[in-house]
Amino acid sequence: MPASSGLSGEIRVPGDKSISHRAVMFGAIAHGTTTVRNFLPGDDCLSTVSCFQKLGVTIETAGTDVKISGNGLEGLREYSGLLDVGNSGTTIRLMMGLLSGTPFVTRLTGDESIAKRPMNRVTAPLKEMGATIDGRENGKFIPITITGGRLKGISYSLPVASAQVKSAILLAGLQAEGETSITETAPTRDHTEKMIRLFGGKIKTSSNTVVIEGGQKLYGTGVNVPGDISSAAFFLAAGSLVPGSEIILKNVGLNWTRTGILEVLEKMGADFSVMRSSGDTYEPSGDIVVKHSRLKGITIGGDLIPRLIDELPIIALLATQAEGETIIRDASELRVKETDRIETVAGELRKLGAEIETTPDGMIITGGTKLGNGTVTSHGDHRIGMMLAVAGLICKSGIELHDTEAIAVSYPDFFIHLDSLKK
Ligand code: SPQ
Repeated sequence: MPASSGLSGEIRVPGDKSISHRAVMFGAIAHGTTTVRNFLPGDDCLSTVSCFQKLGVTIETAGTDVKISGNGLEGLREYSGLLDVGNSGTTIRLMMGLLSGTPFVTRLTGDESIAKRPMNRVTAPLKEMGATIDGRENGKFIPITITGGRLKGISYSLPVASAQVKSAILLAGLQAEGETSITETAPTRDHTEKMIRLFGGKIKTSSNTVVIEGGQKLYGTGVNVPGDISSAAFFLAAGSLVPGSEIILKNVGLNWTRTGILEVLEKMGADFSVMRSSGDTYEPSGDIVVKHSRLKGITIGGDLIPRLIDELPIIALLATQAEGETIIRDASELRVKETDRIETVAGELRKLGAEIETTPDGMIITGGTKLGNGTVTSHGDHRIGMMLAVAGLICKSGIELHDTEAIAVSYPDFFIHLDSLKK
């Protein structure tokens, strides 16, 4: 991977991963046909498609177009084998909520990374709602077995800021007797709430609480998925870091619960502008133009963290090139992602010469370090892989990057897009 001297051109980043998962899930449990445009055909979202096909839902995919023929929750059928979610935390956690209320037994499994990720954060509230869930270590780890049955609404305060836990409870709440209310410590992505409304459901949201009434019917609709800001983040960073760059990113999702990366770039002094699309869409979007600039170190923590959690690996790379120190705190959730992203980010970037101290809930990154060549690996984590590929652009003689297949989880065309920007 040779060092780069300026990136220029236009990219349409793929559809948002979180929204693509939810479009398939809600289409599968709605009545009637759902058409999804700009669906992300990445490995994770294809795992969601395959799980619902096994549960008896007719889903036709043609590239980024998906058609789902839903027959309501009653249309789901028991699958006698193991449902495999692959590498996808969103698939397993949201399906656990959904399948807690369906009257059959489901077994869920996943890959080596999913085997290490905690499911008890979902199991605990679902059990409070009356769900029957088993798994290794009392429902903490896969394989998970869910015996669906009657559920009752609960009031639940999320102990961790997690959209996956909130969404799992909402999917169970849709089927529960009475009202389910969820209170968050900090705002997390609200795509599930928006999608419930899009499919004709009712949900009340106030400052930090979401309330849903059980027994609602949803109806098939059209979903237009905006580009994934978490994928755009790698090009926002590449454009900022490589001298002489100017990149245009088209149709990027700009939902406020996801735009923490833009706030960080602004504070670091990045040179970018956002043109919001007009039009009445349920998820806002727009184009972003980014140019190379000098960056400065900042402190990132508190409520901002859930709004940029998946962007912290690439922010760490930006910080190695900024002037001064960057402190990332309140981000212990990074330790339970596809990898322990605090250790994998620090470990791999150190191999290239970065100075990063890890803390229990974040990193302290020394800015202004020259990155040199070296051999690094994604550890099977798509976001680590893409972050390292961007690091390779600013290493004098490039880097050797292993385990790049993982990138297909969220961005199958990543290298094609990157190559198209090289002059
Ligand atoms: O789906 P998965 O594997 O958990 O994916 C990740 C990612 O980097 O793509 C996290 F590893 O994104 C999560 C995100 O971190 C997707 C997500 C969602 O769609 O609801 C929410 C976040 O996770 P959490 O645990 O904070 O709710």
